[in-house]
Amino acid sequence: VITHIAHIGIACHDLDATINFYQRTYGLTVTSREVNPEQGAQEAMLKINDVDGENASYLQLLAPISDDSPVARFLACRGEGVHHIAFGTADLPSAAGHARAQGVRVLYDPPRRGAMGSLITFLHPKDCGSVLTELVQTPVGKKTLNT
Ligand code: CMX
Ligand code: CO
Repeated sequence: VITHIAHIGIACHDLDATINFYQRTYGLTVTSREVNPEQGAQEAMLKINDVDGENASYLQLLAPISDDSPVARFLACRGEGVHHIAFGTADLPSAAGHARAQGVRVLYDPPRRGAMGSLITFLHPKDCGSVLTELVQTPVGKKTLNT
């Protein structure tokens, strides 16, 4: 049910400076920049492959907008770095159900809103070998919902 790496989430303090690093160093460009109040984060999506549509892969640069958000807590405990990996699926309920059947805690059921109009849920890092794992379903045929 997993089809590709949807994104790698990277926690940072300064979103502009971190975007600038990836632009300078790799020539990556920002596809979407948005604030997700529910997640307490502002984020930039930088495309890292040549695929369009629902199978594209991105870096997701994340900076906190509130002190009690997951990204703020991560930065306080661990500092900047890789925060999560996100697997893409065309069937999020099925992918989440499959993980749950293996005893993995699914954090959002029903799924919530993620970057670029996607639906997302997370799998608890303590059940995934200390890797915070996101499952992402992008609406078919739509690159974004909100641009
Ligand atoms: N990766 C790996 N382990 C992590 C982690 C991460 N990103 N964040 C927390 N942990 C670990 C902690 O190290 C801790 O382990 P120990 O008990 O061994 O120290 C344990 O998980 C619990 O940590 P905590 O300090 O209680 O962490 P939180 O209260 O922040 O809860 C989690 C952790 C995963 C439930 C919370 O971060 C969460 O709900 N995440 C999902 C939402 C999210 O991350 N949103 C931001 C991204 C949005 C997007 O991608 O669009
Ligand atoms: Co993410």
